[in-house]
Amino acid sequence: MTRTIHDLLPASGRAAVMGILNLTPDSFSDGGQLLAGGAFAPDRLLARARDMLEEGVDIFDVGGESTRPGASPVPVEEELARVVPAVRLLKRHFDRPVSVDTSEPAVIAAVAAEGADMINDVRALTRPGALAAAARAGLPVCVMHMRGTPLTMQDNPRYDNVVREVADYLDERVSACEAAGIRHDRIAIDPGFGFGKSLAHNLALFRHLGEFTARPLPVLIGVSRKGMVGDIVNRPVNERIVGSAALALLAAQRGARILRVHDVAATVDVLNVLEAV
Ligand code: 7PJ
Repeated sequence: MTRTIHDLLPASGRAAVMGILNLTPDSFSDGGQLLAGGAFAPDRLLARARDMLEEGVDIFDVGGESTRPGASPVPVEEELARVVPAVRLLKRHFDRPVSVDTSEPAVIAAVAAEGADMINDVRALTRPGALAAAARAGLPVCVMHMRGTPLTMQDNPRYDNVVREVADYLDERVSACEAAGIRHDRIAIDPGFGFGKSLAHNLALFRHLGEFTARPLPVLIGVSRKGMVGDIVNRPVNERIVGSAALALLAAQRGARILRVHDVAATVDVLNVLEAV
């Protein structure tokens, strides 16, 4: 097992479409859809994953902890009970890499044992033991910038220079990963749209995406159906597909290599348009 992050990306050079499979009851745009009475529902997960596969997904991203603004922490036992069977099921049924959205060392170790292919951490492996767990797992990781915690992060976030501060933080986390033994070619970075950022902050980061994609590490972006899109197009969460796809297209054009999205078909369409022109 010597996979790098580059092994998870399409050989064509087009950006990878990462399809979101939320196993949480309370995610802002699709909470509860893959659960039955709060519990893990294998048939729903398989159906959703099969749809995504037909639409052209490159990577599945499974998450058992909601990190939407205002969300409360989930006990690790609950996260394990949601995520471990999901990874097992996806690995058994589909030939696509499975990323796991988690910050917990115990979850990192457990999903690695189930054959997960990537760890996607909105807390950038800052929890005690997380860096060591990821290094031991030998998996590619994505480290994301967040200011504050999901519970409070949207309470008036402030920066002197958001682009500089986010870039410095990501550089620090990449160094921490490497110091812990995670190879450079197993690390992706993410400015963390919507995580402790106002619309102005998100737009500044987006305008300067080139400063992140100029680094040698692949950049992942997640804007799908987020408040940022809602603020721009002035639409509720279930009417943000076009706005989200437009941002995904612009991100890909600016060099983003992984697009984390709910709407796989729309994202594949815009990437095909980009490739064609
Ligand atoms: C992101 C994420 C993101 C990465 C979530 C949501 C909230 N992981 N997990 N980047 N967002 N890497 O989907 O709206 O932006 S959860």
